Amino acid sequence: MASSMHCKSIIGRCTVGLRRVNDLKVAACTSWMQHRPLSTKFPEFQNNPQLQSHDQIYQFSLENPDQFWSTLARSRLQWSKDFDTVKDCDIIKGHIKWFLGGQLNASVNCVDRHLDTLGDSTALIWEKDEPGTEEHVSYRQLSQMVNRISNMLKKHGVKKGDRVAIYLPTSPVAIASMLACARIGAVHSVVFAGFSAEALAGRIEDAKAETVITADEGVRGGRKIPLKKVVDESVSKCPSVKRVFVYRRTGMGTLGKNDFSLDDEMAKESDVCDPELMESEDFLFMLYTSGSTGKPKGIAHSTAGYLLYAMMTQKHVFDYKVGERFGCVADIGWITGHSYVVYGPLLNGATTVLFESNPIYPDAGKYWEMTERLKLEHMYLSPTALRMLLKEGDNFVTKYDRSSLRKLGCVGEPLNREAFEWYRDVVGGGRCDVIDTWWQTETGGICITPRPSEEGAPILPGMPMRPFYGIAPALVDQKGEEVTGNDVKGALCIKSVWPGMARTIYGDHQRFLNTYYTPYPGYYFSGDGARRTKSGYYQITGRMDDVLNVSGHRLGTAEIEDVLDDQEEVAESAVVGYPHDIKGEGIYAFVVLKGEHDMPLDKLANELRGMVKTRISSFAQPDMILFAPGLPKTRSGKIMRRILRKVAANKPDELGDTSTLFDPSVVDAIVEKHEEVY
Ligand code: 6R9
Repeated sequence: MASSMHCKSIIGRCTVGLRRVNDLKVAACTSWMQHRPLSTKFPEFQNNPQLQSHDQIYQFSLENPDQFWSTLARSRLQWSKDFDTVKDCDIIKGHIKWFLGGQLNASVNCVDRHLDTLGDSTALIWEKDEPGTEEHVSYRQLSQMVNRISNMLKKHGVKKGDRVAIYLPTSPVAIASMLACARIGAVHSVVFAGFSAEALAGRIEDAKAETVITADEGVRGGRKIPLKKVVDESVSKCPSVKRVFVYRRTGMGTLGKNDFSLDDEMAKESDVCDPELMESEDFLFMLYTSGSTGKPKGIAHSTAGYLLYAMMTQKHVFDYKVGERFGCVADIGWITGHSYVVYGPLLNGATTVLFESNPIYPDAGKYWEMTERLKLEHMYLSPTALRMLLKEGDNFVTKYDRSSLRKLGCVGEPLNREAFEWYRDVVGGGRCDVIDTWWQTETGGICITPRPSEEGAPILPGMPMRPFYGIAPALVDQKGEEVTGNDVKGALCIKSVWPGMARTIYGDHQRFLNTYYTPYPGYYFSGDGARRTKSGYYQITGRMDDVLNVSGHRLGTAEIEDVLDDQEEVAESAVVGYPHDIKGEGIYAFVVLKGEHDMPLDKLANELRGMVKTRISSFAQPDMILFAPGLPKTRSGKIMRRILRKVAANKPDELGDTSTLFDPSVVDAIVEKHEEVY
């Protein structure tokens, strides 16, 4: 590790300068903040009397980002070559680069560096779908798997910079495959193994991936999912794919011409593989997420910046200590799985749980039985799961011993008060911090979260509250002006730059700029709205664009409309979200049919749902379908979704002004049909 190299500070080139930082001080000042001891210590700053409280360190991270992040990058990551430039960022241009000149490898940081001290410690606990079955994988065993897969990929021609699609259930082989890509410098693109063949094909094609890693079958909630069959169907539409590796999860199926058994190929390889030296800014992975229009976006993350941010947030938000078991139950197909099942925990030498199952299999006690059996200190889950479980009653929780739990995290959607209180009081018995974390695929890691903060700082229901180190949230009004003071609302933006932020949309940098940097010049725009409360805390008010959040899964309304519109009887459609008790948001489709049609409406509704399932995934199927005589449109032809949202939310009295509509009578006709949904 080289650490003596001179570090050129280029803060002057970053448009987020000290000018703005002064307002940040005001925004962050809240009445409870006194200089009390910090709960999560930074050894890096322990000799600096100016950097002892949380507030001091937070302010330092905003005022001296180069010093803050470079100190941590050098002390926490292992570099093959030190960086010479801390950052080169211009937020106006959406130009983000960190730790230039440095070289490192993600798999070395996640695995190799722990071998001397933690080689025999458990890295992964695979909580398999079969109730009560777990498998432990030590850091040494993980290293062997990663190296074998790395050698296998190399032997089959996979090179640095190639994209590899991973369509696997959450399992040790999936984690080893991700890290093997990182080891040889390939960019992994994990696709949630619940997406349909068509959705998978679109992602493979967009990434121009030549290699797919999958399993014969997945198992979830006792049901088998024919993953290889889905891959076969996708690959038949993707000429770029040259090879498919198939992991044996259940032992089903046969191999075709370009298929290889992952297990057999791995067994042939050595468990030693030299890591590729990667530049800090080389892509580590891409991950598709939905936007308000068009195809899903391949959000690309860099190596060094992403790793540092995932590592820092996992450690400090959860106050993670080596030896503890970290139970993030997200699937690896989502960003939460990337940052808090794989990269964050492994970088910190943690024992991380790989949860393959679902929260109600075999019954609603699944998480808590697992908590008792694995003695988990940390749980990190979704509000949807909590809402579903709390309806099943407390007995499923209280019959298990949860005394190991220390921190209870939550992510993906707003955590409503009832679910917050149940999590805190029933699950945690009032002993644990409940940590509602706000962040996005694009932010790489947690950005707003009640912890870390000063010892004893309050945690309130319904909001993620406080920015993480280096994050300067800003609420911006429609004119692009920052809204200052407290008890205000606006578009949730971030005006600082941080290492974990996404670098581009793969293959479409212009779309990246248009989506995140053009709407409010000088700010990163999240797409969410937020409120700063009287006490200066952040509360998320929901998406400001046409993105739905169904059980924490992001879906573009346009993606669903595209599928519905392809049915030959359908003239046009409009999809909106509506409040749903369990899922947070449900999907409501207004469908206009072409003149005459023969099919009974219930049959048509089933067919439409089936199409959405086949082309996207089952979680994208509309809950409600209303066959409307027309859609409410302005004179310029724009659908007034505001009105449809009110109908969907069953608030026909709150439609507001409809006079600017081209044909206001359409609204009455829709309201009349409101009872007749399919
Ligand atoms: C990590 C993740 C991001 C969107 C985000 C927002 C919503 C996430 C939230 C939350 C309220 C929270 N969201 N966390 N809303 N409170 N604590 O979920 O990434 O799949 O990209 O979704 O999810 O709307 O913009 P991603």
